[in-house]
Amino acid sequence: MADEPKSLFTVTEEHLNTGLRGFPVGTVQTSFVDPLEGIHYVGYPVKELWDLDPEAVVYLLFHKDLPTDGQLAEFKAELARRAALPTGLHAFLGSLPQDGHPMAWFQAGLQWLGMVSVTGGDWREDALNVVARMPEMLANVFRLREGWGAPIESQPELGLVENFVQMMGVPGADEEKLIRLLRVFYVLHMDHGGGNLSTFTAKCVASGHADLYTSLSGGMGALSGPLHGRANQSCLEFVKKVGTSDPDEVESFVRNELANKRLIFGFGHAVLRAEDPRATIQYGLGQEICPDDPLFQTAVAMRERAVKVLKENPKVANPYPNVDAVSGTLLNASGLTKSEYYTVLFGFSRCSGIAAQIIDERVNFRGGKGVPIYRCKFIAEGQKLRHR
Ligand code: AMX
Repeated sequence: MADEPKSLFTVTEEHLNTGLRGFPVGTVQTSFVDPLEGIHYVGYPVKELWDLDPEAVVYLLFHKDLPTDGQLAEFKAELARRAALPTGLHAFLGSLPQDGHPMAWFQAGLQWLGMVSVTGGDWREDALNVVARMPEMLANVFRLREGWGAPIESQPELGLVENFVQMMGVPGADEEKLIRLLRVFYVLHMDHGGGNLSTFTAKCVASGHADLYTSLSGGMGALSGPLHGRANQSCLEFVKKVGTSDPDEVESFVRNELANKRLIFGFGHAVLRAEDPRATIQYGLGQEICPDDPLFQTAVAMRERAVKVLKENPKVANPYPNVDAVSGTLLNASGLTKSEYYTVLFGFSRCSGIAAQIIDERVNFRGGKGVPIYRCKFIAEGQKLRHR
């Protein structure tokens, strides 16, 4: 007799209208989150990958193995060959409303890229193209929306992040510092399991065989929400609001916020039960690139005192810093001072992980047949049969 299918989860009425929280709906091969050790990419803890070339980690998610030196050189060369943008993007982005949120520009840019370069069904080809072309597309978003002047010529052989930074040409920024930071930022934000909102949304859209660009644009729409990717924007604003790095004053501030029923941004997590290793890595990086920055010192004081205060409330499942606790502070100290762009930087990286997961779902899973169109069930309620 064939083995009975194993029950993974029992659905009860209490699970309805809870946002699919915890429902197993599929498998994922790119990453998993351990509550104590945090994110792992294809089995490797992020603390062992964070200072690799971003392209090596993209390769890992796409191929499920780290590249050899030769494979990495070939992969970088392949991305560089694919980087050239069709003409017309600059004029298109230039027509967008200046005060539209940068994430809306990001989505529009992805849709434009798809209109001019989609292959018509080759998911892998589209994924490599989008990863390769995003640095120039997003650098254009920054320059045009901020009025920083004419586009700067692309030099894709520099690398994804290096080329992005030189094309942004952020006035007054220390480019070397920004590259060091954004290389790490890119690796840390690339993937976070299969069920986070942006990844899930993009995979949903792709399951109906909308193209990869449209799917990523849907995912970036999900990422733009303040409960999801836009939390990194709020975290810098919060650190600024603390206004001191004196530990006792920081502690009083945290107590006052909680007494007024406000959140302590950058702390807590739905799955993690320890300091997010991505936060640990960024605190370390801050000590290297901006140890004397006053906001960084505030974030360091928060790491001790906010945890101390949050631990006093047994309802808080995880009192420790999350990925956003210090990322905005580091970006700000490196010259990217406008927090409304921080989610774009998150999405720049996350699109690689999402694209890798879409390839798996569309062409690898179920013996190459792919996952069928998503269709979950909603129980009809308050709708007795009626006739006119
Ligand atoms: N400050 C104040 N209260 C907090 C808190 C925090 N940082 N973290 C949790 N709590 C409270 C919750 O609001 C909840 O209170 P309630 O029962 O009165 O509603 C209670 O503690 C239990 O919550 P939980 O089970 O510990 O967390 P959760 O899974 O419901 O939510 C998260 C997780 C991240 C939304 C929450 O910790 C939070 O709001 N943190 C602050 C905002 C933030 O940093 N967001 C970025 C998250 C990182 C990311 O995913 N990008």
